Amino acid sequence: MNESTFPKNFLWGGAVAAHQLEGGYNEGGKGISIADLMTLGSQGHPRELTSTIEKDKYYPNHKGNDFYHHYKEDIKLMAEMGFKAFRTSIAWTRIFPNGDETKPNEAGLAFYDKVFDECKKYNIEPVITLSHFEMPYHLVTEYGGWSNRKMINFFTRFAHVCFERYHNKVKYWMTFNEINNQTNYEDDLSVYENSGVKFKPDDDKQKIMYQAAHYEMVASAEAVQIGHAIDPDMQIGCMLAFCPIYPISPKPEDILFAQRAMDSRLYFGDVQVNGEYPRWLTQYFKNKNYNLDITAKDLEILRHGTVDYIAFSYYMSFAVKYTNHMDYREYQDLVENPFVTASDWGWPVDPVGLRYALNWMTTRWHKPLFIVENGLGAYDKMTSDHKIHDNYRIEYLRDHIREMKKAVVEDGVDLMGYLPWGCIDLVSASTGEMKKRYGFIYVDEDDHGKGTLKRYKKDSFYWYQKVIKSNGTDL
Ligand code: BGP
Repeated sequence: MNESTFPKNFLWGGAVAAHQLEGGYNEGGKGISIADLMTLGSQGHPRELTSTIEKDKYYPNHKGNDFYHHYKEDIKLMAEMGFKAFRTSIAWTRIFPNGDETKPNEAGLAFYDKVFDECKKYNIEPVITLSHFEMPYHLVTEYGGWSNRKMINFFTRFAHVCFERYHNKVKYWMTFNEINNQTNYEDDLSVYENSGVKFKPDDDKQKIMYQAAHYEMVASAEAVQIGHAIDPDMQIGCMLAFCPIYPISPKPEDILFAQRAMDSRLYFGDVQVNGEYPRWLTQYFKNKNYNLDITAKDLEILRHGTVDYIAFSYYMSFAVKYTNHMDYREYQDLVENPFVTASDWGWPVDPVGLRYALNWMTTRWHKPLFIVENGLGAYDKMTSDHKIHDNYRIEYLRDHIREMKKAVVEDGVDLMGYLPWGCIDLVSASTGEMKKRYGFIYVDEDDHGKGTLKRYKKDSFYWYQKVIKSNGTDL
């Protein structure tokens, strides 16, 4: 096998999200976002969502890892690892504190100018998500989040301002992080993070989520068109959470059900890449008598606002077993796959699934792919001489990079880059913990925001530096 494996311009780097690391939640004129109202959870115990900020409660995202004040130091460390790209997001509430203003907040815009300039200083390409699991809380209380068509305008105004302001600094964009996570409508937290929709007891959750998802996809498609009109060189992608769903056996019903489960989780890609709903889903809406608010003009926008590339996160795969129904429910239909291991937080670990994912998407969508999240959330221990020996993380990443390499070299997948998640330790999205660490850079901070906030290089820092330097040859 040819050892010089990845294209010369392959984008090695790392990924984070504004609300999980910035902190400074009330600085620079920032408004309150959904993420600012999430308390600390723990393994097995989801985070609580409060409707106002309560004095006696700890909200991990208020402080993050304090990137807001450390960004220069942090980007310098990323440059030292050799990063070619750095994915972060723009906190919507820094730009539009309430979300429904007509004028943006200049202090918020100026902050991201500084961050992008700092990246450029080291020739690091910023890769930017517009909405990463957050939105102004005001849009939730006043409008019901994405269950309201008005959100399309609020989002496209935000997108317009960002594209206009940063198009000379940022080439790679994504509209919504893991847009398909709202198919998990039985997990109120991820629905809320993603769409700002809070269910009432009698709600037809599924119908509400299909409607919210539709508005979001229209907003995304409109944003793509706005971006291309401002600067045709900008590459604007969708972003999907990709977890392969395998049939647990060769039983035909299991195979058919696994196919439907994948289709249900990934129809967002069909809409955002192909520009139209898949047939099974329009038929499903009909059979259910959903009568969703989907206008002819919406369908036109979807057709003309298709994405330039497909970004995705890859952490794990699932397995399912058919149990007499074809409506896939993530939390009920999953069964254990005896062929994969699991992380400390119980997430299945399946490197081969990454190669499967890359091939599955290439065959289905024929677009460049971009891995913008992958990684292992683990407990790290700092030794008395400030070392972090995280061999388990190196192993996880190495195994995944090997499979990614096969997809590129042997299968011809068009892959733009690899941005492992949480390249610097940050707040976990699902639990709010700091101790669920992903980084190459350790941040001295505990689950309650205590610590010096000093940054330390883990063993994986030096390993990844070598990987980048050798363009993936030296693993
Ligand atoms: C993805 C999110 C990220 C990130 C990651 C790891 O779903 O896009 O924001 O947090 O998962 O999840 P966690 O932080 O819960 O370990």
